[in-house]
Amino acid sequence: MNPFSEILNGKNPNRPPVWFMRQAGRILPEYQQLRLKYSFKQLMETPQLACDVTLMPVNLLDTDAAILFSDILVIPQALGLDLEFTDKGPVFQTPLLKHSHPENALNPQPEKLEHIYQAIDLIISQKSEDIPLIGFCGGPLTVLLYMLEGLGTKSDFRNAERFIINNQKATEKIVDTVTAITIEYARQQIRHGADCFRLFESNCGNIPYSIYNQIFLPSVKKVCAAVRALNRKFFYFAKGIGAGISTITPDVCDYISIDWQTDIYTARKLLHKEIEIEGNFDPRILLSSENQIETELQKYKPFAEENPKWIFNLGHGVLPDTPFENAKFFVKKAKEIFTR
Ligand code: 1CP
Repeated sequence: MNPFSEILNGKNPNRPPVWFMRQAGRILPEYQQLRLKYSFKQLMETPQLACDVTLMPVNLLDTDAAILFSDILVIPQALGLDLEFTDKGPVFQTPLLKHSHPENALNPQPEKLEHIYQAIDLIISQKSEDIPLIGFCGGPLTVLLYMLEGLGTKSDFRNAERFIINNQKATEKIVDTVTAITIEYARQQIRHGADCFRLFESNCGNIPYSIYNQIFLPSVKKVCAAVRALNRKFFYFAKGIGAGISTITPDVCDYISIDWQTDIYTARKLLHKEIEIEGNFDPRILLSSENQIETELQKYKPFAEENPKWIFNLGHGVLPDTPFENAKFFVKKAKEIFTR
């Protein structure tokens, strides 16, 4: 049986499942070919193309799971924000900070998410039964930073961060709206066939952790509860959470996916014993040589032996300039080295 499916069914596989964040887009030569013909938006919004790209890495890299080809920013779109994907990243035409009361500027239109459910239907009918499909959404903070600031410049969300810190009541109101539509989105993905669900909080470290805990973590718990109510496991990627990992309780997630900045053995010690770990190979190492990749993989071998439910992944998305051959080598070697 596929080791990822075994884990989803509560079993201990004979090796950890292997997959990458951002495995579908970015590094696949076949994806780059398609991008010459279609824009990212067309790929994402045409169900058959989104289905084809979702299944590409499973076929080309031999990863143990497929992740839906979409983006975390479809939720802002479904809340009425105008979004463009430019060469410099996503850009909102009228970011929420342009409104004098951002908390009143949202207009939920859940029908804008329909094409994603159609893509899932196709994926389910076309994938091998053995390969689980990961559904996903963005985390409430990450989504809000993009919505407020309007730019895709990953690390620089200063105005949005300032707004959140200075307008906590208004922030709570926006988070409530984002949470409600996210819950419906998660439920629909699962009803259409997603085997587990993942929330990408890629900017968890951008605000003081006490504010994150107070305003955003309750939202994550609600999404987790909705996913569990449909008997699916909930995965929480929390980039930049650092030692905050020690405050995560089992009502937040079944798995926490950690970035490379926290040593995985330390993370295991800090984390609640009922929560499992996914992670956390530094994606930069995939830019080096096969020898170096193998040396770094060996460092995780004792972790594989001690943690039968560990899922092997990168500590963040695979970098766009990663050589495809290195990614392929990485999957093959990880499977070999970590077999128990
Ligand atoms: O030009 C292109 O081909 C578009 C680039 C691209 C792709 C392939 C964007 C724009 N989004 C995606 C797909 C995507 N995004 C997936 C699908 C699966 C896959 O590629 O394997 C997923 C899971 C995401 C999630 C996402 N989008 C996150 C969270 C994960 C992470 O890496 O931190 C974030 C922050 C975004 C925002 C986003 N979308 C796209 C860009 C360029 C950005 C800005 C951040 C970035 O550079 O990644």
